[in-house]
Amino acid sequence: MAATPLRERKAWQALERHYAEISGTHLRDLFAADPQRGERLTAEAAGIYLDYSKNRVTDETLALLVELAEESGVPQRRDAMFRGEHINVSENRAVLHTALRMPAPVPGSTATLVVDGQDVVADVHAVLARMRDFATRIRSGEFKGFTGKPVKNVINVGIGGSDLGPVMAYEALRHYCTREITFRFVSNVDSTDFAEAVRDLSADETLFIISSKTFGTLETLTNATSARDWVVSALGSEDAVANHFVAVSTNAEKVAAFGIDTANMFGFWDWVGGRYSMDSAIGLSTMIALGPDQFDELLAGFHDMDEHFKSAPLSSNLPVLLGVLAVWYRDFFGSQTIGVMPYEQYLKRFPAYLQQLTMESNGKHVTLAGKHVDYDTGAVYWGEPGTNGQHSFYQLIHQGTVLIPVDLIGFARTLNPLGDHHDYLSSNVFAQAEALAFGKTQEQVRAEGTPQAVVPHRVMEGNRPTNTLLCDILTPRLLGSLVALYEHSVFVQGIIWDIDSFDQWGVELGKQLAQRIIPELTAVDEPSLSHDSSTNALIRRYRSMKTGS
Ligand code: G6Q
Repeated sequence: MAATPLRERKAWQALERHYAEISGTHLRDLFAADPQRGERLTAEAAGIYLDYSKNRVTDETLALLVELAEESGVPQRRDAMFRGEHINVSENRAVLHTALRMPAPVPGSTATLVVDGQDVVADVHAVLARMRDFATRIRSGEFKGFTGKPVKNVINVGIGGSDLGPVMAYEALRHYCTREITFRFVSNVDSTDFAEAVRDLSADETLFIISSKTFGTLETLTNATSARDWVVSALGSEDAVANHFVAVSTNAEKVAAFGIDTANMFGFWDWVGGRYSMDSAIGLSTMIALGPDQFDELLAGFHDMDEHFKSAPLSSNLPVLLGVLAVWYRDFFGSQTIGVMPYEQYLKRFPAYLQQLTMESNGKHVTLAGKHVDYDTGAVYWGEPGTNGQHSFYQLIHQGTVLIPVDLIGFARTLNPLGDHHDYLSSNVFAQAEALAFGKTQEQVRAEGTPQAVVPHRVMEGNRPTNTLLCDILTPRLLGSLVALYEHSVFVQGIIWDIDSFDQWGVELGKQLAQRIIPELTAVDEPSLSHDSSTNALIRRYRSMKTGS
């Protein structure tokens, strides 16, 4: 735990002085002063080439940011996480998503990880073996539904961390997924989500994976109950549940209480946070879609980045670099948001996935010791695939009045080569980064023959920072590395801010609040209400609108 409050750390204070000196420096000048900058300020690991030269930093800034990471205890806290210490203090839990992708110990080796008396690597691989067996039987058609038909549709029912990872991975890796099985994902308690997911499917060919760490989440249990009713009514027997439902959870009791045989349950552990769980059994739908071998590749990619994070010097450590730069913009430039724009259509859900990862992790207002922070923490993360975003919101990034650092993710090759499409796509990655950094001066605009009155409108100030992440081609392994990169970058930011990146009390509150209002909406007789006057009036209005009274 960092002993010194953030504002009192030496590196922080040096950064404050340094910021005052360089905040006005333009990227044009930084590049002009150092012709090697674009090659120097780069780092590479696990198939990801990071160009961070178009950031508003000098060598001194970078040295101070690395010092800040050191002084904040990044190496120690990182190592404590990998060892399985209870670094999630408010829940008194280990944080061990990295154990989910540790390779199986080779025969004869003693390399393993024992946490709280439990050999977690052995546990992880025991579950993976059951997942592999199950996924193989579904994919081959050996597993049969209640009427003897193989599974043609898989529906993952889960929400938040039990949904966003599986959806993102399925969309991202669709190229590698079997086309013999339809995959759908139901998360919202809005009945439309469930109704649309099953409307064209036959129950006797459909498998539901009920994914819930706690098995107590209203949305998931409501959808699971509707799914069970749908199957039982279509197939005419309660016995059909055994052939059409499996559960992924840490809570065997609740799974059994719901009516799913725990023999059909795939477990994980309290040391896997929901938003860090796509590579646990929560990835069962991913494994069925990809096949076990490609799922192993995904895990290997996560592990590649874990090893890099663990061993690379801080100054060339990708998660550390992304993490300290995020802190630099958030706390010194006051940037409230960070954009992540993948120039890869398959990654269309990646920004949504990152939103949960980053904002649930670092949306915190107290330190580990429970003191209110006197600095800003987690930025809003958002994004859309390029080039679509360029025709909508990039305008504000180029010429608006707020500074929005952007990560641009590009690929050298596409999975679907077609004419010149890919070079056109990639030219936009480089062109956007260039335009954001260097802009367009008055002189340049005038030289284009622009009428004087229009010149100010066409000037681009530039000095808008970007990271460019350039990868070869999207593979399961690369996706694993990319996700792990952001996971660890979030952790680095959290360490510097001295917050608990692994709890989510705001989410828990939401789960409780709705429970109180449900009976007030469903009661036949007018309930007596004791909320504030606005909530009371809304509930009354809703009740009368829904009955038309
Ligand atoms: C993730 C959060 C949250 C959680 C969902 C679903 O880190 O805790 O998004 O994943 O609320 O919870 P269950 O998996 O327990 O249903």
